[in-house]
Order: sequence, then structure tokens, then C-alpha cells
Amino acid sequence: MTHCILIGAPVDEGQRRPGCLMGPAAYRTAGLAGTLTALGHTAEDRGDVTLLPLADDTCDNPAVHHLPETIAWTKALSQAAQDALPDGMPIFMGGDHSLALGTVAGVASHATRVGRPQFVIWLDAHSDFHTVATTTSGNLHGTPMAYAAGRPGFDPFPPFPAPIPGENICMFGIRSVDPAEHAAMQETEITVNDMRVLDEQGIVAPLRDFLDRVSAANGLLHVSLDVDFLDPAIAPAVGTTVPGGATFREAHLVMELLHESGLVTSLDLVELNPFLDERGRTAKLMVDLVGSLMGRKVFDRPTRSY
Ligand code: 4U7
Ligand code: MN
Ligand code: MN
Ligand code: MN
Repeated sequence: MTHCILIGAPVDEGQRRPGCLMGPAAYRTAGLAGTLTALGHTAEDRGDVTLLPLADDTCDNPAVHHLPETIAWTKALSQAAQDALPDGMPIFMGGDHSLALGTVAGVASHATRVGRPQFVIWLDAHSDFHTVATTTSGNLHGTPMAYAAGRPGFDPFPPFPAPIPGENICMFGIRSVDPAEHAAMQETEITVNDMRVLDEQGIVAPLRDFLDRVSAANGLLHVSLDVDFLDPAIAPAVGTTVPGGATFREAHLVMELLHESGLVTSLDLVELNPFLDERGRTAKLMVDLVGSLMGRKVFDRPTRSY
């Protein structure tokens, strides 16, 4: 039994398709809390995080927009993560992916406090490895992984509390990487399981590999699930669709294996734009994936081995 702490993060400023701010309401409407309690967990909804007063932060890259808002969200969400982690498992209901600038900072601070290494699984079509300096779109939802990895180029932001070593980061579903991100990632030990790897090896072997490392290190594991990890045919409610994403069963299998590992300590649900959804199907799929992550099985057997 896990105490799940739902935290709304109605962040819309990290990209240019208004609507992600409706994400937390859509997850509540799709029955996220009830899904958790039906599985025997407890669910506490702490409501939506509100934005702190803005500073007049600036940067040299003219493409960047909503910098003061994004920095304010980063601080507020880092605090919300640190407040929640001693009490249970925070589930951040986004909101665009810039919210992970704050949530990952918060979980990394907590990990340092409890003296355990932090690991991150990034489920996304994109690597989100731009900095404030390199982004050409200016959309800061394309930057959180670089911030968490301690890349320079985030000057106006608070320094990342405890940068996450590349060996502790694993990406799945990747199929859109900009040249500046690619060059920067070459310098790291990040495991990039792009769609080609999944086509050839499937989900199980690469994921087991990473989970074994988390377990051996007694690590904490943060999962960041971007809607565009999924194929747009099954998950249309996202601004940045990229063809060739994870199938329904691939996504559920990731979640089922994560559940069996017992290692997940925090979760982001990001980039859902309910304004682009078809009768709530993407919101419902995301809630069902959380169900698999929290122990729902296709068919319950006393013992199961793959
Ligand atoms: B998401 C992009 F140019 N790389 O920087 C950019 F392709 O959180 C996309 O993963 C970023 O959805 C996507 O704008 C950010 C683009
Ligand atoms: Mn993303
Ligand atoms: Mn993405
Ligand atoms: Mn996106």
C-alpha cells in the first residue's frame, strides 16, 4: 500500500499551445484518485500549486519566453516535492514538461537529504536536453533533463541542488532530438533507449537493465511520463505529436515492470493538453497507465515471471 499524494501543476508557460493548464482537472475528472484507492492505496489530493510572485529574470536568448513564470514554477514545485516526499509518493499532474525543472530539483534535494542516489526514467519522444541558451524554439518544456543533469546554461535559475549523474538517467521512446541536444548528450553517460532500441530489443531487457542498477544502488526512482512518449494514434491530446511512439501494450508493460520493481518513489504526468483530446481518451489512458504503475494487472496470478 502506498500513500499517493496528488499535486496539480497547471503549468502552461513552457510551450505555445494553451491548454496544459487544464491537465490537473482532466486527471481528476478521469478518476485518478479513485483508480489508486481501488488498487488499495490511499490518495491525498493537495490541490493545485500556485505560482509565487514573479521576479524580473532575463536571459541572453531572445527566443525564450515566460522565463520569470517558469522560474517561479520551478521554485514552487521543488518545494512541493520536498514537502510531499517524507509523507508518500508524489504524483504531479501537469502541466507541460517545464514543470519537471521543479519536480526533479525537489526529488534530488530530498535524495541528498536522505543520503540515497536519485535515478530518473524519462519516457518521452524528446530528450528535453536544451538549455536556456541553446533552445531555438524558446519553449522551456524542452529543457528539464539538461537542468537535472547539471548542464551549464541555466544562469537565471536556482543552481540545480544535486545534479543527477548521467549513469542514473535512462530515456525511453526517444525519436526527436535537436542537433544541440544530441551533441551535448554525447558528452554524458545517459542511456538513450530510442525507438530503434525498442523495435529491436523490446521494453523488457533495457528496462530490467536499468532497474537492476537502481536496485543495486538502493536508489530513489523518479518517473517522468510525457504524453508524447505514446503514439499519437492512441494519445492525441498533446501539442508536440511525433509519429512512431510507444504502443498501448509497450506503455503498459513499462508501467507493469516498474510496479514489480517496487522502486518508483515519484511521478510526473506531463504535456496532456485536454483541449486537444477526443472525448477524454488520452486523459483516461494516462490514468490507466498510472493504474498499471500502481499494481493493476492484466490477469492476476500468484506469481508471475517474464
Ligand atoms: B517536450 C523541441 F524543437 N526540441 O526544443 C524544442 F523539437 O516536453 C521540442 O518533450 C521540445 O514535449 C519538446 O522545442 C518538449 C523541438
Ligand atoms: Mn518532454
Ligand atoms: Mn516530448
Ligand atoms: Mn510536448
